[in-house]
Amino acid sequence: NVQPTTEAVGHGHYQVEKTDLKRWRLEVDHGRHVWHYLDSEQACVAWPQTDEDRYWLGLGIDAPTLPTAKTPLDSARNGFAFYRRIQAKDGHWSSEYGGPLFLMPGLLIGMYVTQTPIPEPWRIEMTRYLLNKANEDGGWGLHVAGPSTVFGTACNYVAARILGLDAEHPAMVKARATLHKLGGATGAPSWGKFWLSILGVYDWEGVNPVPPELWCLPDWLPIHPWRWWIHTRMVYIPMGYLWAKRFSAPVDPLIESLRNELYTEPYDDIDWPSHRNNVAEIDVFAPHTKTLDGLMALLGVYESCGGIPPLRRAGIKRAYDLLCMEDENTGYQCLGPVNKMLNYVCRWVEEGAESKAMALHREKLKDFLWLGPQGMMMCGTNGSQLWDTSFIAQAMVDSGLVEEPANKAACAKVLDWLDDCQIRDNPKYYKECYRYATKGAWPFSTKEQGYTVSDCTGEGMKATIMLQETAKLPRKISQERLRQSVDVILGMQNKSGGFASYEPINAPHMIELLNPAEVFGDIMREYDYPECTTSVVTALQKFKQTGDEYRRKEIDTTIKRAIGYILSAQQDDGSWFGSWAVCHTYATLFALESLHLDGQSYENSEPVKRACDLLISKQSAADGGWSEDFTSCVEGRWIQGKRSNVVQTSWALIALLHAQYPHVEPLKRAARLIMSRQQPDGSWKNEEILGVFNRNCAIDYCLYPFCFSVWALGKANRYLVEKGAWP
Ligand code: LAN
Repeated sequence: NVQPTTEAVGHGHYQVEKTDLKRWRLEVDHGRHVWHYLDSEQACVAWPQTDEDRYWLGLGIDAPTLPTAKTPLDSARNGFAFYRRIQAKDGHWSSEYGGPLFLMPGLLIGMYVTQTPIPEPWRIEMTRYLLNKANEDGGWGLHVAGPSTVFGTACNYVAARILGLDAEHPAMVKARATLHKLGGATGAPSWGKFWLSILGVYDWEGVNPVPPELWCLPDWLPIHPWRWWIHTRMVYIPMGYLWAKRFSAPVDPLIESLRNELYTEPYDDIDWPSHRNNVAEIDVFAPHTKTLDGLMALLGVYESCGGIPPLRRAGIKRAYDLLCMEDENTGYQCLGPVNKMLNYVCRWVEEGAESKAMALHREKLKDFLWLGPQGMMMCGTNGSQLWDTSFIAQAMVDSGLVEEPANKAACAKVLDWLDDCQIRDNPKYYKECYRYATKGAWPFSTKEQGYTVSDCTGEGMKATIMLQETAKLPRKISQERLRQSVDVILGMQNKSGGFASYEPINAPHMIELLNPAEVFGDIMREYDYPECTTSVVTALQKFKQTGDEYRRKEIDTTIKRAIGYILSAQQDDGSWFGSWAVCHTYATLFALESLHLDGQSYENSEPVKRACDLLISKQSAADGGWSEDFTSCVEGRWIQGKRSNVVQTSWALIALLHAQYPHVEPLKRAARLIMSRQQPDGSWKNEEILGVFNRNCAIDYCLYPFCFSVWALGKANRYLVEKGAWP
């Protein structure tokens, strides 16, 4: 019951169908996000659209114009007055989490080969999104801000065809021309080859081996996959299963046709094995090493000799058992969207469409889909619920806005949410599938997804302690539960003193030589991150400040070693390199927070002074803001962006405030820039896409303009007013 209208989209100004955005509703349940399309007027009356829905759909909300801010605190207050309106009813803030463009093809290929029907409103809105996100040349990149690549173009082309666009639609004609110009789909990177093989539009002979037998190796081997970075190993488990089975969908007219569309030569003439290592230049971020190519050649020979069948069978069984445990551990959500869809296909192959597992899996497809103003996208995770909400909480307390009567109820709800989101037990399947402890941790998104992340646990703890201790909200989370958080994170420190993301480092550095993914860097194992390290040490500091002596000695040594790591990770120019957002600005913010809690400031610490001097040297002379380009992450050096943005300006301002930077003029200019970008209703617009992962892929954190602006302004107000420096 969809009544689509059409809209012109993308660079081609094509007409595409569009649903009635006024009929969409976001259902929120323990942080879970599900977008519903209501099929009747009555249903719409019975379930009215909220401000939260309208904001994220881009429909605009009826928020009043607020009195012009005179001080940074006025501006922060106005900001919260707006964002209060879009708080979810369970207390967290929901948000779009798009950016990567390699996820929806997995969803659609996975649904197609398992014959999962695509609901009509999804079909319409996903098509609209894809056409909106095509580049001017008609192709797609790895992410929305990237140039067209073979991976992006071949996979999203296929996605659009599955959604029903005709091969002769002008957008498809243009995309195909770009794909052919890039050499055709034979040059897709390994993950692209993999999905195309599952669909049956690429030949398994052209894919490097992914032997599931790896999982039968002894655990002590330094290259055993349990030691890999969790996202990588969780993707290669189902890949091993599907590769070993050489699973492909049966050929049908669409597949037949795609075989003709994706290549520059006839499908049957392609010499598949010669393309195993063929990856288009534009796609490559991390080229294969000689070690990897050598290993793949050996595995190829092993394979052509027929392998060792009992070992292969054992490997398949092991992989399947592991992925079933993952499904159950996460409520069929899975760690992320890639292993979600691969597991989805595996379960279908093994157990069929009518199985209980498939019913549960189908339900959880919804969690990754988000409807934005430009259509429906597949998100990087099932959301960033805990991450955003804990920053907002800290901004509220740090700015003092938590004390204001108008904000009390909203802040109390945040604490309810933090209480609900903390993971209370270890996973159902724990050591048997190499999971890290989760009892007492906070996850990145929801408790159901349920993975410990070091810094999410840290930020969750800080938010809780600030709301309960500093702001004196009625206690929801007992000291015992905070001690459990301490237990989890204390176990995560690396030898260097630093902290990684989900687990301590378990593999040697040389394992990176085996990175087969081409488009991503530093994905084979965990690394130390200044960002994660800071969240953990600052959480431990806050924990100490509650007066609890619990594991005090260990906490003290942990902090000391972590500070040592932070200092050692500083680069020659005074900055730190960031891995989870762009880039030096982001990591330097974290590092200076660590050093601040260690008592180091501009006046007494040479590293802090160097970092501040660097930041100041990057401040825009024109408007007082900061802007660092996404390519900094890719190239590993500071590349100045084009236009100052609110989020990086907030990061730099907070960093300088942590350092107690003595000269107020640059701080005032930064605060003024943030204030000048505030809308009359108190909100800030999303500007640049600033999240990043695996060195090469951008991802959107749409609430950053809210939490970091409010935080920076609140902090700046205190500092500048104390110095009598405002206005
Ligand atoms: C995230 C998002 C959050 C991020 C932080 C908490 C910010 C970070 O400090 C630690 C790492 C973490 C949890 C993280 C890891 C990698 C993720 C899950 C992502 C960037 C979001 C999407 C990405 C995931 C790997 C995307 C799926 C792609 C694959 C290559 C499997």
